[in-house]
Amino acid sequence: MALKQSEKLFAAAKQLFPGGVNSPVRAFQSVGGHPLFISRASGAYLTDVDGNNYIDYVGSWGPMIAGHAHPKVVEAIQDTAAQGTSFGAPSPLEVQMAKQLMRHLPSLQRLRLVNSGTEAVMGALRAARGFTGRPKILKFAGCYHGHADYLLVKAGSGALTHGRPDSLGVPESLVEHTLVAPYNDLAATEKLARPHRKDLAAVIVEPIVGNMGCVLPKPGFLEGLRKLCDATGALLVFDEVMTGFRVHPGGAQDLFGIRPDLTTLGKVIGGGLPVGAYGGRADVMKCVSPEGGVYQAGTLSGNPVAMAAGLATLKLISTPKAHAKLLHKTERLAKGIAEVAQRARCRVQVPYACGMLSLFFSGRPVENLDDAMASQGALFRRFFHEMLARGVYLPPSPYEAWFVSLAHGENEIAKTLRAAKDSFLTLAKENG
Ligand code: KE4
Repeated sequence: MALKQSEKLFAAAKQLFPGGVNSPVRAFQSVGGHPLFISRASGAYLTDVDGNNYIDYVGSWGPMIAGHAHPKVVEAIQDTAAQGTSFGAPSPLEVQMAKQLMRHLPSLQRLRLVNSGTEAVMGALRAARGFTGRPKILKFAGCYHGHADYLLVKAGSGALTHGRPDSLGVPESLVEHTLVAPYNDLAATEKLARPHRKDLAAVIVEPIVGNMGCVLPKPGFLEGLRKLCDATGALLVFDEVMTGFRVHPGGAQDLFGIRPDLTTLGKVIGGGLPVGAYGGRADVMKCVSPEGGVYQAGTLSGNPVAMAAGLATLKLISTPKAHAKLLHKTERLAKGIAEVAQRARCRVQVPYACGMLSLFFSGRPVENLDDAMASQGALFRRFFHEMLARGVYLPPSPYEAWFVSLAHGENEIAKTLRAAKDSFLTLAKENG
């Protein structure tokens, strides 16, 4: 596999950007080697600048759920852009987007559109603090909610990958109101919250975690958080930036039948363009400027071209039939990987939900950050490169979710399973 152009571009990029990338997790630092520079993508495939094709399981970290360059999405972008790309004024498309989101997530009584998942979380938690008048936020170790200062505490995703779950540059004073509990441990969460119950503004959680690898909530955990918030007056915030419109047409909140007070969204709802959203209870959202005193703003919020891309994507994905197909593809892949690993005597866990999965080299289920970090990252690193050499592009970190799209057909899944089988056998031989 020739990688000359990627190597040249990476050498140049390292003189331009920190680590040569514009988002840390792209740098391949946790798997070694250098990132591939991608020139184009279509359906389930990426093509790098050296002309190599890969079956893609990053999917731009979630947005490309309908596949890359879907004709309907491209057409919507082209047609809308031709009418003007940004007005800095309300447009009909943002009204259409809000109605579409509310149709599928009835907990969204009012919402605000922003430009990223980070912004959505920042807005939601500021609204929670403004509504309750309380300062404390409780999050879970290994969950990642974007890069707002006070949330870079035991954060997952790239922060975990680069071994800095607590980022430099964040003064202690900015995280004094951030409490961190172990995911899936309700007793520890209740114990941590108890002394702060009068100061607790919100509990924020990834209802299905994607950012320490895929970790599913244990039965009763999310229900327990709902009860904890009802008992203390804190708001329950479901960060569905990754799970929204992926794990179910109504998100994890519909899948588990739990109504959060606020929800954050991103990724899929932008169809590959920068979009985020936060919303929920009308009484809480009334606090947001200009109706209330919680200020939050954005030059490109509700951008018409991004709305068009998101609406076209949601039209393709948000039906029970589309999700049934996506779940079947995900199950076929996850169960297939577990099976070929077992045959090669590799001890792995392959947790999954509709549209997302991950692979831990571990002999026991992964229920929290400690379990995830106890998995064998070195084996993941080898597996990653064996798969890449066979034309399968995985997230370059053991602490990320793989994303399946509607464009991953039987051919792609069968090829992926063949590559996984050979990769596991190679690892098994290397490790005797
Ligand atoms: P963005 O600001 O990156 O749009 O969204 C932040 C965010 C918030 N909440 C959840 C649950 C998320 O997964 C994310 C972002 N996810 C990572 C991938 N694990 C984005 C990839 C990256 O950082 O480059």
